[in-house]
Amino acid sequence: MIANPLNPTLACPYCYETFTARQILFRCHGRPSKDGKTCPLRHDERLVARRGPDHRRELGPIFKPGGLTGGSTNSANCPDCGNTSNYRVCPVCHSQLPAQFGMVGNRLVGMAGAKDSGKTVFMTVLLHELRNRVGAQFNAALMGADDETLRRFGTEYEDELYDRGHMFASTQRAAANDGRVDPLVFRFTAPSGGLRGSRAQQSLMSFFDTAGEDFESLDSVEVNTRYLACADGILLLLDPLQMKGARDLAAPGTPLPGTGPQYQSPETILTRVTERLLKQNRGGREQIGKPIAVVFSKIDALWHTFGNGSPLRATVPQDGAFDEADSLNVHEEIRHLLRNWEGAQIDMILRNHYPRHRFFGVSALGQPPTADNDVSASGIQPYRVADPLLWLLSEFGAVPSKKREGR
Ligand SMILES: Nc1nc2c(ncn2[C@@H]2O[C@H](COP(=O)(O)OP(=O)(O)O)[C@@H](O)[C@H]2O)c(=O)[nH]1
Ligand SMILES: [Mg+2]
Ligand SMILES: [Zn+2]
Ligand SMILES: [Zn+2]
Repeated sequence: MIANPLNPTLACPYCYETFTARQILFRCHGRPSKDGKTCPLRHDERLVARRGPDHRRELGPIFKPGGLTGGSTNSANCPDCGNTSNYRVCPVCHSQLPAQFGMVGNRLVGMAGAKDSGKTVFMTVLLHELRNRVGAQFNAALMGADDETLRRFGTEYEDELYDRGHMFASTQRAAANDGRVDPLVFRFTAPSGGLRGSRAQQSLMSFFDTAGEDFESLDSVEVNTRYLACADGILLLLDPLQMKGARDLAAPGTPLPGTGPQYQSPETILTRVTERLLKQNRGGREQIGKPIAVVFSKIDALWHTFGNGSPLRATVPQDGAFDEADSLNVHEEIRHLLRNWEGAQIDMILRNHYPRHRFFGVSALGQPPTADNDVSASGIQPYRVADPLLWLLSEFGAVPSKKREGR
């Protein structure tokens, strides 16, 4: 995405529009200044139009920083009241930008998948794991990049799944904010390893949970396309239970995803995503350079069909580095399974268009939900849920990777 190293293109983690550091705007805090001037607070109509009625709040006015440096500074003086502000905002949607945005390695991770493929459950369990067990293992910290993300992740996601044991209704939250779902933006800080050990690397991760209608309404196709186009890495969630060959093998009693035109097959989703990404390519290139983690969800429903030696039943190595050899074993196993699941076409598309693709098999819950679609009585026991993100982060150089022996 970086066109000119002196003037790199940045992507807003909230609206996914792109701009340069010089275009970053500031917002006045709206507090009285030394000489008694106060900027009036009002609704920011641009913010509301872009991000929905939840954002109708009293805020200080937006201004362009003076001087030659433009937005590449941390603070600027309001031209009306003279107060200094360090409140930087996106020039397109007027969202407050995370601290150090544009100054540290920001990596936008895009997530896509069909309705009911398990995106919301996966994202919730993944972030929970990163904040707890996996974070400790990598000596890493995961923080919300803004207060709103922390509040929403707690009340709308974590409490629902972990405390109440409920799955997510696919449209409920979208309706509350005029059909819009705000992305959750996190900052992941980990020592990058390397020769001297522990230089901390920051990655800004934006998760856009697409409430199901992803590839249906025009509006969401537009935002999805923009989102995928500016992502540095893609998590594509595919549900094996939406593939004919695997659905028939599911453990008895597993709640199965619906069928019908609104439930697209994994192959269709991959085709759509690929078409969108290819459209961004200049000169009709057929290769997509960004890494794509192709994640098969709900593996628990198929465990009984895997052999004893399968890497998808193995205990996951936990030694503070991304284990490349283990990951490649899983990759090969899935490629092999795809033939039985009637998904050989998926492998073909990836080989033709994505030089950096990797297969993953995960179970966010660790077992199928109950017949009423609640978390089972033994709780949430995730399996390999962090592997795909750790692979992407290792591709970015943000977490250390342990290469295959002898390489
Ligand atoms: N067996 C199994 N089912 C899951 C798992 N995660 C999600 N599901 C099922 O898939 C349904 C849809 O999940 P959700 O995350 O809401 O899908 P989304 O529409 O892609 O966001 C859930 O209600 C569960 O029935 C899992 O790890 N294992
Ligand atoms: Mg969802
Ligand atoms: Zn002011
Ligand atoms: Zn924005």
